[in-house]
Formats: sequence, C-alpha cells, structure tokens
Amino acid sequence: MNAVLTPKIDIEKIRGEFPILHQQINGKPLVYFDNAATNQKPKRVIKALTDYYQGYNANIHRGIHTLAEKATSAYEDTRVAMWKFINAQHVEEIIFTSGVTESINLVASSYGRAFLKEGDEIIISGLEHHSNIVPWQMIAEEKKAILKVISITPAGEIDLDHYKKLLSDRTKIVAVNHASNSLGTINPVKEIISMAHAVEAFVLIDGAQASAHLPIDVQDLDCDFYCISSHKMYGPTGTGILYGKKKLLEKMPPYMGGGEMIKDVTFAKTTYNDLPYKFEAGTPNIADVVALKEAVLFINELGKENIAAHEHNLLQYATAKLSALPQVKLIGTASNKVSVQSFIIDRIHPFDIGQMLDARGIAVRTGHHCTQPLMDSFGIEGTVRASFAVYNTREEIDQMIEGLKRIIGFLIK
Ligand code: C6P
Repeated sequence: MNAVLTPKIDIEKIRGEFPILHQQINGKPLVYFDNAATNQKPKRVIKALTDYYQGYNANIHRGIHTLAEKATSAYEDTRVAMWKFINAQHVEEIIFTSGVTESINLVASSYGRAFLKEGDEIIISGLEHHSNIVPWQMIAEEKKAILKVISITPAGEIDLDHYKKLLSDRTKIVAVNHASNSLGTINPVKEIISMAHAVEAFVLIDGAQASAHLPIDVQDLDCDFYCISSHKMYGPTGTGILYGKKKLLEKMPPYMGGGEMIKDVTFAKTTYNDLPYKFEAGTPNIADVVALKEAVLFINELGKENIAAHEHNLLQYATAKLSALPQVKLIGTASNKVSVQSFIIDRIHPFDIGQMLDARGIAVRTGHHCTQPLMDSFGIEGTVRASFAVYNTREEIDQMIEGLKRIIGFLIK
C-alpha cells in the first residue's frame, strides 16, 4: 500500500453497521482480526438477504410471474454492480460462481481441457493459496502439462527475475494472486501480466484478498481472468465472480451442463447459451448474489481509498507494536501490503497463541492458511495471522498486544 492518505471515515458509524461486532466472547468484547478468512457483514447486506426471502423468493430467468421478474432483475443488478466494480468492458464478462475456488477450477478445467497440450507450461507463484495450486496440478496431470513455480524473496515478494527466466513460448497460463492471504504482499500484477502477454500466455489473477482493499480495473490491468469471492468483501458466503475477457470466454467450452446454460437440447445434440449464462448451469445462489450488490455499494460509498488508508494505518501500527516484542518474528515484510500481518513466537505453537487470544475475545487465524508450500519455504508449519478490516481500531490492536505480552510472560520463563 503506497498511498498514505488521511482516511475520511467515521469509525463509530461504521462499527454500528456491523451487529456481530457488538458481543462478548469468553466474557470479553469481540476483537475480530480474521478478516482475510471472511469479513463481517453490514446490516444492509443482511437486510437484502431477508428482503429477498421474505419478499420475492423465486427462481430466475425462468418464470414470467412478478416475483420471478423481480428476482431476475435484482440478480442482474448485481452483475451490473460487479461489472462497474472491476471496470470490465462488457457486462457478460461477469460470471457468477461460488467464489474464487470455483472460478479458478472453472478456468483450469474449461480452458485447460480445451486448449492445453502435452509439454505446455503453467506458471504459478510460491505465494499461492491451495485454490490457485491444486486445480492447475490436476489439469497439468491430465494434459501432461508442466507446472512451474516462481520463487519468492525472504520478505515474501515475487522474484521477478526468476519469473522472467521461467517465461517462454511454452508458457500458456500464468496464475498469481493480487495479494497474498498469508503475508499480505501486494503483487506487481500489471507487470506480471504484461510480461506474460509478451510470450502470448494468458493470465489469471486470484483477487480473493484484493477486492475489499485495492482498486481493481481489469481493463487497465489487461488480465485475461480475475476471480473474486463475495464473502471477503463484506458480502455473503457462497458466491463470487469470474471475470474473463469475452473473446476467451466465448471460445471456452461450458464447465457444467444443466439448466440455463443451454439454447436447445435434443437427445442428439445440445447448443449452448450465450455469455454469461453458458457458465451458469442450474439454479444459482440467488439470495447471496442479490445481497452482494449491497456489499459493493457499502465499499463504494466508503471509498476504497478511505478503506485502504484506514487499514494501512492499522497495519503500520500493528507492525510497529509487534516488532517491539523481542520474542515475535514477523513473517511477510514486503514493502507493499494489504492489511495482513503474520507472525510467530519462538517456542510457542501458533495454535496455543490462537487459543489463548480467543480466551481474551480476540479472533485471529492460526496454521498454514491453505498455503502449505509457502509455509514450507519459510521452514515453518504455520503462523498467527491478524488481518484488519475497515471496522477495526488501534484500541483493538492494543488489546491483542496486551494479550500477547501476557501469553509470552506466562509461557516463556
Ligand atoms: N483464503 C484465508 O483464511 P474461497 O474459499 O473460494 O472464497 O477463497 C479461496 C482463496 C483463494 N485465494 C486466496 C488468496 C484466498 O485467500 C482464499 C481464501 C481464506 O486466507 C480461507 S482459506
């Protein structure tokens, strides 16, 4: 995060939007620092869910009755909101999926099955979540393609020199995250994309950890695919999007067969629907898609630059406080980061730290964060990860630091 602005946000008003924050956990006020796993939902998102189920629950794109038309138009309104949110060129480039994991599997499976050949190469980075590793391993095995991995530096940044060496005319796909869930590193995706395009490879960006924190402009990035999970941007679980360039999505075969993705079906032959419906087989997750629009509006109304500035302040504050504890070792010290700080404490297992913080009402994530190869490269099993959202405060960080001091004092004599 480079731009350090003064955030224009009213923290009390924002916290008032999140009912879940106002509770006691183990007798202490909840401090929720597990936002990279999933962040909390504002009232307007929760209301959109109940409004749908109480007022106009109906299947979409099928019925001509009033409820069906209302549900269809609310569902399509979210597509328009996401289209604008990432500045895609065409609205039909927005495909609803269950989230980043399904979006990556869709591309690996559909694009990979149709176009990868023996000896083709797929490049990922050492920073990837299992969701951006395993689908590529699966398709590489099936098509006898080769998976290559870009090394990372000790600070947790992608080694661009190594990436340059891996690129060749055999490279067909490059798949990297916009920001790392375990370390917070923001990757230079624009540069990564243009380097891949120079060898005519396609690029998929895993935007799971970017959508709530960083501006996303898929036309400016010129990425071929971009993946988002709603639940990491204040929206409901179980939905998200795949963005793909229209000319690529048009060439790709359907991922799943069923209702809605067809134009005509006979026992002899099926013709497929136009974009985006070709990739949306079956009854989708209507309620959650509808409510996702409210999450987009919530972010837009606050302004991503304000959110980023507030979170940047929190990250700097937390990093300074953690660094002042001699027993703490920070994992992930890239110069450009989203609001994630991982750390370990010598001689105390991350799980024990997580449990002892939980006893004080503080929720952090512990373990490998679905990035086992990344943890291996640091020679550790896992970390404690504190990740901040727009509703977090410095006082909450002070509580975590106080908790850590107690834990260290109690367990390290
Ligand atoms: N990371 C975390 O605690 P899904 O589960 O499909 O919404 O997102 C998967 C995923 C893919 N890429 C990145 C960079 C991610 O961070 C995640 C989800 C959570 O870090 C849960 S493991």
